[in-house]
Amino acid sequence: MREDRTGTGLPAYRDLPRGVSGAGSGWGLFGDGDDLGLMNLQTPQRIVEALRLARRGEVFSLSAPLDLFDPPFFGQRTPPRHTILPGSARAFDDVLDNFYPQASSQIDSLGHIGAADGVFYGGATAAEIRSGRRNSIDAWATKGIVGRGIVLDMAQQLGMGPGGEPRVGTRVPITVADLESARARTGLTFQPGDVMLLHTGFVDWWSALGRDDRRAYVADVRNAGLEQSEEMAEYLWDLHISMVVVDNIAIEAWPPDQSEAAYPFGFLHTVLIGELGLALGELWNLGPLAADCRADGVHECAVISAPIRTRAGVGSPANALAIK
Ligand code: UVW
Repeated sequence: MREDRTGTGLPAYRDLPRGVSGAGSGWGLFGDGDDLGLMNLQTPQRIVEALRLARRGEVFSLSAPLDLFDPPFFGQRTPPRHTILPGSARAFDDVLDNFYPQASSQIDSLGHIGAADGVFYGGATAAEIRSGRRNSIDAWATKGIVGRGIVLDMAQQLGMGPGGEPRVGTRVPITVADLESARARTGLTFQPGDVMLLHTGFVDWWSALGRDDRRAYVADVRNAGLEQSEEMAEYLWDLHISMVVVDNIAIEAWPPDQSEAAYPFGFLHTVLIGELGLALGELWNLGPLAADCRADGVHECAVISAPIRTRAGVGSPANALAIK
């Protein structure tokens, strides 16, 4: 047994029991029926400490527009149809149809991806997910997501950016060594409950693309993201962070390897969500925040996200702010 230096009482990854997927599993560590996962580590004390990081009163919206990702990356997640309904001479209402909560800046709930077919975080069944009895996004919506964010500027670390190599929009596996190098640049160490914010420059890059380039990109979606390996799962678990957020389509290098031979680490969502209970955020608008961090050299901030309280919800818009 490795000594617990985090004060969380949680075992190190190598001391976790093996789960249904064969990877280390955090099921049951926060009690039977838990549907908060590592979000449990955002304790009142950690929340107060995170909010103290708001020193300049500078607020960054981490939400991209709902209709920015058009054409969609995955056929069905098309942008909502937005209609302003006729009202009186002094009033309007609006309505969103075809609303996919994961079509823009978003959060995956613990009901999004299972550890195995029909088996979700904590042993929840598909029926329990569909009925909202387990792992629904409204568990985090009710708790609220408030934590200390640390911005790791992977665009800077890896040299991605306008004219840089590797190019944004290509498959770039980000290794544990890359994350550690980027973290070392910040001069910070992760604390339990923290939110890791990975800036790769994707949202700014996409925003500047013309229609034809967007069409060509969505025909063969690729992005920089976490390398698919057990070493990566171990690293993230042992930090005892509550959430990983990226500014691109997937937190992991895309496309993943979803073959049986590569299971469970080939598609890292399986392990991070299904076994470890880690919250994942994707397509967050991190460009302005990362630019500010480069300018003032401060890479930590308070992060607040209020997922939409959808019963039996699989995902939600991020609805997130960073405050420095
Ligand atoms: C991908 O896995 C690409 O995204 P999501 O987690 O939103 O399904």
